[in-house]
Amino acid sequence: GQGSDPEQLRKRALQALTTARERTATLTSCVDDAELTAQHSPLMSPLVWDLAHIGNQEEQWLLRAVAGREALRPEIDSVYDAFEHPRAARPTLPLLPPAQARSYAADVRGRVLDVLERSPLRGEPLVDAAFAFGMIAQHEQQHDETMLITHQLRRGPAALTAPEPPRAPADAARLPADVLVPGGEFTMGTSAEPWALDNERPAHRRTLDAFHIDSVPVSNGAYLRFIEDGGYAEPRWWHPHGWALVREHTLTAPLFWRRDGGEWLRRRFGVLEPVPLDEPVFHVSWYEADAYARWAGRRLPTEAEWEKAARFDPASGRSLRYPWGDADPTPEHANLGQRHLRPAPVGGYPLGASPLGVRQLIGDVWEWTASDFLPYPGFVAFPYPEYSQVFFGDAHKVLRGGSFAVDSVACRGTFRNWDLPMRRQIFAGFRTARDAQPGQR
Ligand code: AVJ
Ligand code: FE
Repeated sequence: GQGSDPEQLRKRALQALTTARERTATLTSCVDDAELTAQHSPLMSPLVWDLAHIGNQEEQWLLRAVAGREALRPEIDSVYDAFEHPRAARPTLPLLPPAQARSYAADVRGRVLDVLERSPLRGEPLVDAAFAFGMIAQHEQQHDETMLITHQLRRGPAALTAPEPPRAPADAARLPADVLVPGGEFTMGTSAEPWALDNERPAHRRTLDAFHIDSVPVSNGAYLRFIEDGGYAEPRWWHPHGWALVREHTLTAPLFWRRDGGEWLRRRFGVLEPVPLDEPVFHVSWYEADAYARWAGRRLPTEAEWEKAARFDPASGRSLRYPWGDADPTPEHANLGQRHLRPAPVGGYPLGASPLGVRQLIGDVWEWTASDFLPYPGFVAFPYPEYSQVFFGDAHKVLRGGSFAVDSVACRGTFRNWDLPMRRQIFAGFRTARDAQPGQR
């Protein structure tokens, strides 16, 4: 069980909020004020916008909505409203300077910890099971991933200290290329996970045909074979919109790759290095993932297929919280939390495998799926339509599983992310699937 004891919940919420703030501090203290206020890419906000936006969302949901407090600085709400100002326009806004952004976020946090101390954490939907506290910790962690993307796009020497690389798997060469997932019903989504966001709800039954799915994400080495086979010059592999982008931007490889004589190099957080062949490919758009899959004679898994591969336990017929079971992630299960700042080699994390033997579903790289971002049957927007509902439709593709940049509080078997299919700056890779033969179940 999740434990609904208020003292347990209080501890969990405090820990999630504190972990998020430590990450935020690391990402915003390793560059100077000029770099915090600069725009490193038109795709991203200045880091100092994310910092105050984190504080402002926390103020709106935990101080105003939960505790009924007056606004601390009502004049700044509109500056930090993501819907009023597109990212490219944010540098021209009257942003709080770094020192003020920091003290605003710290001031909000101090008051929030008082609210957390006093809340019964049951009753109203917003506070029940500490939901709003969990939602705000997830929000901050999502912006910590966004800020890490900004760090990757930033030019100049490394700012973040390079952590230990993740361990290489011992048995990767012995893994089957793909795994058969049996056809039939399974439970998708959740009605039980206390901090699941609105788009993950409710739990519902889905019926799928049997299919095969890659046991590991597609590697740089495999993707290089697509490149070297002329994949970027062959329109028949590409969705028409993807082909138009290839032509318009003369794409030849994933973002951050460059060819140096006979060798492929990639820039990773300010350091140029040879492309590691055994690492999952990432910084590819949905169109690149889709084209690779077609070239390989395969296809992207649907979102439901991904979730069945990740959660379905054939022994019990139940859907698990994570591929390895119901226990929260540890560093033995998955590469999460910006611990390594890179994905582990393919085949890593044997203890994180699903019951059917699929690896690295959680952590390492986000995985593009074939599916549009749509509501589940019975969806109810909560607590605000701008979190998910306004993004439903055919413009966004679903990503699953989380990356090395995601914290465990914002990652589980049901967690859904979405983005435009052209996006390449996000930490997104993919795995492929294929239909089962008739008669295979
Ligand atoms: C779920 C990652 C698409 O970053 O736009 C942050 C998360 N929502 N603030 C985003 C989010 C509001 C969202 N994604
Ligand atoms: Fe936000």
